[in-house]
Amino acid sequence: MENWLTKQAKLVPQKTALIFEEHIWSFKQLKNEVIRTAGCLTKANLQREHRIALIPANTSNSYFMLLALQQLGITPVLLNFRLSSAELERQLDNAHLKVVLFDDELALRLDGCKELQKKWFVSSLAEIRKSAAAQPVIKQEFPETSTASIMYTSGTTGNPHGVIQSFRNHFYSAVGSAFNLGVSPDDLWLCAVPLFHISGLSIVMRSLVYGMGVLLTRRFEAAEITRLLCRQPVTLMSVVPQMLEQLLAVFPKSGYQKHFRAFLLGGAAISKTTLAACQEKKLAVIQSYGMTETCSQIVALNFADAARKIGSVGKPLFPVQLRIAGQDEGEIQIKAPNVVSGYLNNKDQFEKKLTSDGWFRTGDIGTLDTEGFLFVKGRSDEMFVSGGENIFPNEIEEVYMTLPIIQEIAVIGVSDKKWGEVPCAFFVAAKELDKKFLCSYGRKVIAHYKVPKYFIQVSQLPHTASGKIKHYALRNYFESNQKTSF
Ligand code: S0N
Ligand code: MG
Ligand code: MG
Repeated sequence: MENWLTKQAKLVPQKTALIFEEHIWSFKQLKNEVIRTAGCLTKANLQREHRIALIPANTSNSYFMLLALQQLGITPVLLNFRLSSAELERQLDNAHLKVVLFDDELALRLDGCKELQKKWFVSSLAEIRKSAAAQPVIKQEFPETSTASIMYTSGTTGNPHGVIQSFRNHFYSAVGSAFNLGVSPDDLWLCAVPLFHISGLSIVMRSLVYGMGVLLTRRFEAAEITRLLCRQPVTLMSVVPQMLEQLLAVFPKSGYQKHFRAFLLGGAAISKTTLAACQEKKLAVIQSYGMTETCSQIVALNFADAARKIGSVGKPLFPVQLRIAGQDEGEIQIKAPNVVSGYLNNKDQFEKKLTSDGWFRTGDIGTLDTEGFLFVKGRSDEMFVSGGENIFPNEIEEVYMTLPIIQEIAVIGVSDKKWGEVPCAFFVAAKELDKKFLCSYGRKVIAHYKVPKYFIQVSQLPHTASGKIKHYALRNYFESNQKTSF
């Protein structure tokens, strides 16, 4: 296919492509800005890199850089700024790359990437963009199978998985979304979800495929987002449940402006109370189900069925085939052109995700009702979601097991009013341990959202006859306020 950005700059040059704070770029202006950025990368002699790591913030500069890398045929490896240096290092090591670019916005938060500077060439975006631009060599085409982006997910093994997303994957993801939600020429998609997650990146890719405007916000702050939803002609916004709940808490009596069509909700299940509150306010919510490996939603509930199919995430989108392994309830498996074809430098792990007949194993457990609506029931592993971030307990357990004083530890997700679920650690140690110590230790080595909110010291953990931890017993123990025994 022809280069998506230069194509839209020809098709709809004057149409709004991006709004960020006080600035508006048409597709023609966006192309110019992106090509200038590609010229700066060329001037900095980075144009021959295969892949470059980008730690983006939700700013126009990160947006330009992300697209500029694609223009040069360099794969952006998008990294989550909430991770610790140690976690980022493991991903960078896995990706075998030399260059790390970070948004200046994040300098303080990442402490100038000082740790990363020891091993990688690290630069802020302003540093790159301030040099005079050389003439860049722009890709004329975006070949379907070439890699458009890489983003990391964790897994049950604790090794980071670099998910290789091709242009074809993004294209079919955009097509599936369009056939479900429709594309209006006036669509303006509000992006407050991070550009380093597929929730955010998929909005950018849809914008290029549809010729659609994106309103990018620096952060998610409910009052500020509400102001935008009241004043700007936003039609769609992607949210995780935690965001929607905060928006409902400050929902204005007069509602949003008239162009608003719907929230696309993903990342985790919505509660019945939240859904009921949306219905009462006549707010359309498209519940969806998707993941990094499917380049965003693969199943979505349309407007018409929302009320009668409460609890369902909908039907598989047009490009998607879905099946349930086993009789009634079992693993959700997917076959679709938007399912990625591998993990970077980790062939074995990806092969484990495929069935012998080539279907992708999501690790989620679900059922289909007689009309074909999907209900997600849980996980085949212990993964859970906190504020839209996937958490793999074993990652946290491994970190604490490096402390010699900890003899055994098990982490589970427990419900939390603000974040949906948060980590709770049960541990056995030789002597009584201070919770503050455990907390501050965790905050140095893992993302803060992964640090357990509760540490419960016990004399032993409950095991099955085969030696596995009885997670349900831990859950019961927590839910009964530690009044039951294991
Ligand atoms: C909810 C968000 C915005 C909260 O971030 P905020 O308020 O900016 O936090 P900070 O200021 O950075 O930190 C304040 C304190 O809060 C802690 N914290 C931050 N985030 C979390 C969290 N998630 N859980 C627990 N704690 C958190 C910080 O650690 C800090 O505490 P201290 O001071 O102690 O350090 C933010 O978390 C956010 O943006 N969440 C959403 C992420 C997201 O987009 N997830 C979706 C990922 N999934 C997918 O992309 C696949 C599905 C999909 O594609 C999709 C998903 C949604 C919608 C549409 C789609 C689609 O299909 O298109
Ligand atoms: Mg904040
Ligand atoms: Mg943090």
